[in-house]
Amino acid sequence: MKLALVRPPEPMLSIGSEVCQHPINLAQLAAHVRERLGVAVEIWDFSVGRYRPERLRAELARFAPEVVGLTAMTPIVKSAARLAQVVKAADRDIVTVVGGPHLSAIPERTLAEFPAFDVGVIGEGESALEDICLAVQRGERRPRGLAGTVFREDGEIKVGPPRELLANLDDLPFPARDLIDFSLYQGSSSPGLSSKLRNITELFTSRGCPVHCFFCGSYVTHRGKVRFRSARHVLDEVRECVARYHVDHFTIDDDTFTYGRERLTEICHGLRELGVSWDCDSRVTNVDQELLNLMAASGCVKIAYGVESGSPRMLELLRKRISLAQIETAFRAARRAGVLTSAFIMVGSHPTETPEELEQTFRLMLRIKPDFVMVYVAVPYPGTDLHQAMVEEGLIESEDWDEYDIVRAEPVWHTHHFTAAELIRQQRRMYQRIYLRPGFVWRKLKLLRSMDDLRYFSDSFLKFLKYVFGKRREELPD
Ligand code: B12
Repeated sequence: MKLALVRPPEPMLSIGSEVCQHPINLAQLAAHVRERLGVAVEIWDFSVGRYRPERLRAELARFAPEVVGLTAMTPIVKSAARLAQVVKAADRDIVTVVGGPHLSAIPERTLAEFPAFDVGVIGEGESALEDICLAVQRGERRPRGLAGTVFREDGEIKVGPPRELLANLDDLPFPARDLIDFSLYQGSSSPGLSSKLRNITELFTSRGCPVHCFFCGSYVTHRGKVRFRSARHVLDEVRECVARYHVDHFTIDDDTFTYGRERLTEICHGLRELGVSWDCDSRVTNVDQELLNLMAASGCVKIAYGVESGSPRMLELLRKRISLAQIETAFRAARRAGVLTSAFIMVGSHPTETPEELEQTFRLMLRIKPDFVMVYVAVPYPGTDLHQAMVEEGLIESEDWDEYDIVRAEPVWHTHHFTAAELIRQQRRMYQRIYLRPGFVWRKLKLLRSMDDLRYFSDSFLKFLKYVFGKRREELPD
């Protein structure tokens, strides 16, 4: 049996966004079904390079898959549906499967909205995809009734029984990176870390997060349960990446990498022995000076903290379970350890956020002096409490999912204190006030070590200026 796993074109990347990562989710699914069933799998990542429907048609004609699986976050679900239509037009018998956070949040509605999807996989996908492939191998054209899936039967959309999360992540094979052409990923894995200067891949050492923040979509897939891989399993994957793919930098994308001191210490020692560099995300509550010193000595070059707001009232409403004092301590400790810091902050993360509270966020940035700041306009993704609150309060104007990529489009929602245009204006103003301060630019220049660094810095800075001052909307491919 043949399976093609597809990442649809991402409009965000088409306007030159910096961040461009390997499709590890698809590589993980691929490795699992390949190991369990011996299925022939390919990964087609249309988020890199220019997408045209002819590209998909040519791949379908060449590989002739029986199943095409598409991954979709909310802003690309319509893009995924357009691809599924192309698949169906080429051959109605191909089974189209959709998975990812959007489908997981609103399964029945997604199938109702997009008839080109035959089956949807809700939440963690490995074992459900395995069952779908088995059903297709048995000759079923439209797999029905499987646990953890949504499907059509007698003209109705139905949901199968719930599927248990995997009990032990160490049972999973390593992601099938042999199906990924590393040379296509020329953006940054995370801001400041260019794939042109390092050979980077992304690594997941755990799944889930115990903190259910008001705006976050992670809960939808992992249901607030945290599962860790053992340090030994993680380090074996790292060794494979170094030996087989010559990886020298890992972007650790876990929600909860810095949880569990013993496991983390063991991973750090292993990474240190291998002499690779890495970066990760963390909550400010899960680090201290001793740990950050160990992380730095083990090759950690950057840590990104979810800060979100400088207002204690907002932090409370967002259920972040962090304080301003903890934020300031975590940034200070990382700087002392010699690790670059990045702060994620938001505009409009709660419907009641006020202009004064945004000022508090700006003032916090001046105090903690991150090396990078990512300013997002909060998007009410389905399945989040933010979405539910905004629907209840009548703040959402449209649920056309193409409009849910605020990098590309102006919001189709507003808050009690900001119109849609004002949300964007506040985001750009925040970026301008943080990044265009002479002190900030000077600190960045001091970090440059080589001509390559300088080239990377100038390139990113130009893209940043284009983003902050340029036009926003770019048309989607067909
Ligand atoms: C790494 C990451 C990225 C990477 C890309 C990763 C990728 N997979 O392509 C980058 C940095 C590029 C990225 C970009 C964005 N991201 Co992101 N990202 C993540 C993160 C941290 C981890 C995702 C991941 O790879 N996990 C590991 C894999 C193994 O798990 P998984 O992706 O959940 O996949 C499993 C299941 O979902 C399912 N599955 C997924 N796809 C498929 C397909 C098939 C066929 C099947 C059967 C199953 C299946 O099976 C997988 C294995 O069990 C999550 C947070 C989280 N913890 O989930 C956010 C998250 C997925 N991102 C999110 C968002 C919002 C974005 C952006 C829109 C942010 C922005 N404003 O720029 C962009 C989207 C770009 C775009 N235009 O679509 C939201 C999604 C919410 C939503 N409803 O869409 C999340 C949940 C973060 C959050 N806190 O809310 N992201």
